[in-house]
Amino acid sequence: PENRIAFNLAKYHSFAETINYLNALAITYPDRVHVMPIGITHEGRQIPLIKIGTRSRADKPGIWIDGGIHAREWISPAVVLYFISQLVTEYDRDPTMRNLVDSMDWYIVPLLNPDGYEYSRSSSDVEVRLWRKNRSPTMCTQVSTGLFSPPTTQCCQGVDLNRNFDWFFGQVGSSTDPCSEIYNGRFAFSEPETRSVRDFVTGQNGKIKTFLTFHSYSQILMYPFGHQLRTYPNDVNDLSATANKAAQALQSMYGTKYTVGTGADTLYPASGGSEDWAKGQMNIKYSFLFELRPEDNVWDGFLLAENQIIPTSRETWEAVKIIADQTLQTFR
Ligand code: PAY
Ligand code: ZN
Repeated sequence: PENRIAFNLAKYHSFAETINYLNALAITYPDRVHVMPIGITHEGRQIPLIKIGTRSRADKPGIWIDGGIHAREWISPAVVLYFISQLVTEYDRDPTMRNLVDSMDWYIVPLLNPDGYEYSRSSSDVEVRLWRKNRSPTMCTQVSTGLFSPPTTQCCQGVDLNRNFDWFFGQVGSSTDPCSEIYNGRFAFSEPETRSVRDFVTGQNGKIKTFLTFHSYSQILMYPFGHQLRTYPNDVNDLSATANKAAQALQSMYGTKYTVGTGADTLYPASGGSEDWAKGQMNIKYSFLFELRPEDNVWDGFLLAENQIIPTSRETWEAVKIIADQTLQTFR
C-alpha cells in the first residue's frame, strides 16, 4: 500500500509539525517505528525520540543521531528529518535501507532543543533568530562597570547545551556568564535536554556504537577530542579513516568540500560538548560532529535558504551511510 504522509522535507518546520510527522510515521509503520519522549524541556515540551529498527534485539548495534541542539542551526533538524524519512519510507523500495533498518537500531532525536528552536522561529529580529542556547530560566550575575561605580546586576536566559556535558566541564571555550552565548550552566547536566541524552544513552547499556550530532555551519566533520589541541583517542586512526571516507562520499554528490579533524584542531577548543562526552565518558567508538552547509566565513551562515535543504540532506546522508556501514563492519 502506498502510505504517503504529507510532509515537505524541503521546508523548515515548527516543533508541532515535526511531532506530527514523527507520530504519523509511527502510526503508518508500526513494524519499524516507535516514538517516545526522552525528557521535558524548561518550557514543558516533550523531547521526542524516534526509534527505527525491525526485529529489534539487544545485540544489534545502535546508532544515535541528534539534531537541533543549537536553536539557530535550522538545517540540522531538517537533514535529520530527511534521514528519518529515508530509513522509514524507502525501506520497502531500497535494499540498502532495508539492510540498515534490519541490522541496526536507530535512535534519532531530530530536535533536541525545541524551546530554543521555537524561540528562534518567533521573530526575524537577529537577537531572536540567531538564538543559540536553550531557554532555561533567567540567571543573574553582578558585573562591575568600573572602578568607581557600584556593580550592576545583569540577568539572562539560556544555557549552551553543547557546553553542558560532562567532559572537562567549564574548562575551555565556555563561559560562566549567563549572558554569554557559550554559558555552560551551573554544573554539568544541569539542563533537562542534556540530561535526557545522558539518561537515554546510559540506559542502552553499551548498545550504542555510533553517536552523530548535527550542527551548522562551516562544512567540517569532527571527531574527538574537541576540548584541547592535538588531543586524540587511542583509536583515532579508525575515526579519522572513517571520517575521511565519509567526507569523500559526501563530496562525491555535489562537490561540497569538508574539512576533517577534531573540533579543537579545525575550529576552536571547547569543552563540555556531547561528541567528546560520547567518546570519552560513554566509550562509544564512532563519535562524530557534523558542521553542515554553508562553508566557513560567510556572514549569513545560519540563514541557509530552503532550496538548500534537500541537496544538503542528500549529500550528508551519503556520509552517514558510510559511517553506518563501518559500524556494521565493526560490530555486526
Ligand atoms: O566540539 O568543537 C566542538 C564544538 C563545536 C561547535 C560548538 O561551538 O558547539 C561549533 C559551532 C556550533 O555549531 O555550535 C560552530 C558555529 C558556526 C558557531 O555557532 O560558532
Ligand atoms: Zn552548533
